[in-house]
Amino acid sequence: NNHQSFVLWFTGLSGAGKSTLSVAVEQELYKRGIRTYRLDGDNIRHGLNKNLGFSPEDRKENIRRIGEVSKLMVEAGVVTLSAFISPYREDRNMVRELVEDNEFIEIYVKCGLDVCEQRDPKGLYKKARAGEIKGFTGIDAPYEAPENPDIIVETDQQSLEECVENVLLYLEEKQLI
Ligand code: GGZ
Repeated sequence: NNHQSFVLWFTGLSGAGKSTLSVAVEQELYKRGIRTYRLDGDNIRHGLNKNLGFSPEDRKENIRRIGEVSKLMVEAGVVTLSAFISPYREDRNMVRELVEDNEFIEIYVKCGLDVCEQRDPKGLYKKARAGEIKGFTGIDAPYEAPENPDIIVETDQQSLEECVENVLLYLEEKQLI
């Protein structure tokens, strides 16, 4: 299969559906014979970045390292799906600068805070509201929404299938797949 590699960068609040969407998009790419790798909190924050927390400085370093790893993966010819809150615009733009311009695709996984909070799959919003977690994104830490994302999906308005379709249509239009 002859295609260019690139990074799909999923940004959004905790509970917005970044991981779910990245898994579903990866499945579709797999069906098309495209080699992929997924980076998310489970394989990064427990390994490479286990010395980092959630202060602004640590989040910045988290995203910087993930950006560098994504760059290496793309150089190895692998389509990389990175799913992190990545709350700071400046840090996401730093990653965009790291890889070739047309190899960074920012996907804003948009979802109202109220819906994320209702979903609360890990009970973290509840803890944040109770003051048991300090500096939780959307509660007492900022999330800077992308101003010019390549793709926007609205997980509180669209089905998972529709969101996946949005991403694939974009990639087809850009002749990336
Ligand atoms: C935000 C936190 C926090 C704080 C722990 N703020 O829903 P989750 O659990 O699985 O996803 C969240 C994950 C965020 O890690 P990232 O590496 O994506 O964040 S960043 O890009 O900002 O560096 C959440 C959990 O970690 N978590 N504490 N204070 N999310």
